[in-house]
Amino acid sequence: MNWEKIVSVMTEAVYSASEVIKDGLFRNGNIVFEHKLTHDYVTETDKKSEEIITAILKQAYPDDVIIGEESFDDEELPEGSFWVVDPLDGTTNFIHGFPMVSVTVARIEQGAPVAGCVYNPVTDELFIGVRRGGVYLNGKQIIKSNSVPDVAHSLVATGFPFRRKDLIRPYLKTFEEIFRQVSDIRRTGSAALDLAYLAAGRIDGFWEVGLKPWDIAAGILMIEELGGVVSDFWGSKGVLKNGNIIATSSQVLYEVIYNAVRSNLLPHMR
Ligand code: 2AM
Ligand code: CA
Repeated sequence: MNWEKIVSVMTEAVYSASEVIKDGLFRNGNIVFEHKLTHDYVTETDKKSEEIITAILKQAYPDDVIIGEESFDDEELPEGSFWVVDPLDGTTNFIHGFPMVSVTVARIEQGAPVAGCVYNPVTDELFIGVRRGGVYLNGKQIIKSNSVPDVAHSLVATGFPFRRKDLIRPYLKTFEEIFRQVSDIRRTGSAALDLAYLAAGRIDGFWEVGLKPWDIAAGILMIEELGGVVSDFWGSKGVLKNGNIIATSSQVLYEVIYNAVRSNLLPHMR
C-alpha cells in the first residue's frame, strides 16, 4: 500500500467534508433532522458530508468498497479491504449546536483497521494514524508516555446506551463502580473523538455499548498503534463487529473497566 497516498486522501476527504459541518454548526438556525431509529438522527449535513468524502475516496481508489454510515444498510461488514466513513460523528450534538463533533475515515484490511483519521472541525485538530507508521496530531507525532497514570488519577470517557435504554440500570452500576475508582468521567457525544483523545493521552480510558465500526475503527488503530489496550466486553477482538468497546492506555485501568463491565453489564447483554 502507498501509505502517503492514503494519508493525503483521507486528509483531503475530512477537510473538505468539514466545511459543510462548520456551515451547519455556526449557522445559528434550526437544523432539520430525521429519525433513523429512536434517538438516532440524520441531517442533510450528514448526507452532504458523506457524498463529499465518498467522491474523494472513489476518485483516488475507484475499485474500493466504501461503507458510509448514511448509505450502508447491510447487517454484515464485507470481507477483505474496505473503507469506513462517519461523515458526522456527534449528530445529536450537531443538531443542538453543541460544538463537539468530528469526521472520521478509516481503512480496514482483513478485519482490522490499518489507517485512520479523526478530524475535529471546531478545534481544527487532525488525528491520523497508520499501522506501524505512528500517530500524528496536526502533523506532530504523538509519543506514548512511559508513565502509567494511577487509576485514581485517571480521566475516563464513556457514552450512554441511548439505543438500549433498557440497559440503563446495569450501565449505571458499571458507571458507579468505575466512577468510585477513577478521578472523573466525561461524556462528549462523539465516540470517534473520545478514542482519538485517548490516543493523544487526553483521557485514559473509554467504554460504550453498541457502537458502529465507522465510529471506532480510526480510534482503535491509533490506540493500538500507541500500545494501548482495546477489546470488546468479553475481552476478545470482536469489537469492530459488535461495537461493545473497552479501550485504555494502561493494563491496570483496563482491568478496572473490564471487571465493572463484566460483573454489571455483561449479564444483561444479548
Ligand atoms: P453518530 O453521531 O455518528 O450517530 C456516542 O454515544 C456515539 O453514539 C457517537 O459516536 C454518535 O455517533 C452515536 N449516537 C447516535 N445517536 C446518539 C444519541 N442520540 N446520543 C448520543 N450519541 C449518539
Ligand atoms: Ca454519524
